[in-house]
Amino acid sequence: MIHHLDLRGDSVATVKRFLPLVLLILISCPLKDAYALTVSDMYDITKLVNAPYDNRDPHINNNGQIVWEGRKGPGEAAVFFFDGSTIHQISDNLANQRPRMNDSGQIVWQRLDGADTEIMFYNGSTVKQLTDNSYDEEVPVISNNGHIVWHGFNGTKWSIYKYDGTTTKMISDPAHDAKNPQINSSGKIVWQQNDGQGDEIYLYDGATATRVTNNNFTEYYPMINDNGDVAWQGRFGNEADFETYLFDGLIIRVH
Ligand SMILES: [Ca+2]
Ligand SMILES: [Ca+2]
Ligand SMILES: [Ca+2]
Repeated sequence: MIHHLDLRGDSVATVKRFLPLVLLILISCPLKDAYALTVSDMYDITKLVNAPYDNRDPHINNNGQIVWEGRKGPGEAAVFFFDGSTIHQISDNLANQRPRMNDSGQIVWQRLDGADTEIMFYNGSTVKQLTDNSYDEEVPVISNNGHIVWHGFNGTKWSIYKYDGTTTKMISDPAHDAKNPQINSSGKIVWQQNDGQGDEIYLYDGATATRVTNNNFTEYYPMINDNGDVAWQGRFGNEADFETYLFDGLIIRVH
């Protein structure tokens, strides 16, 4: 108890000693100004769009170019592209979603055609529709060498598709559901694939697909960098929470 009282005494003395300094700071720097300092003076923040509708899901490349989805009206969604100085509308105003871009400013996204989604590709000058069917295609991504991957349904299973600039081919096992592909600059592709006992992580080296994991974990959302390192989230059996895993080409680590 005595020790506690001593501490309180020290605290009171400390407050008394610094109170004039605290008051001086508050008087010279009101809260409103402090906020303004944080927002505009410490950082160079540019508001690209100031519109009476939602602009969301932005994606930025290594050259500072940005794509996003702008909802110009009810039921509308268009792809917008900031090239570093000017904003361009790339798509029509219909249901265009989830744009992604490579470092050359080439853009891919999914578009609802009224019945199902298709994959769209802007090559820097024109827009090309890569799929045309009655099933959904989703989550396209594009690499710096212009290759595009996505997952698509065929009426029975979800599979991974790759467009190399000329042709489209399925690169996952059609017997199993495969989803959420990512691709790096050298064309290596990762995805999750359900082998009947939970999802596994697969790595495609440009020619063949290899299973990175083989366990009863649930593994989702793999990402791959340009070194070929792969990270994903995994959950063991009935474990309540997910952990983060890293595969560096040799060893899988848990973080
Ligand atoms: Ca489709
Ligand atoms: Ca269609
Ligand atoms: Ca697994």
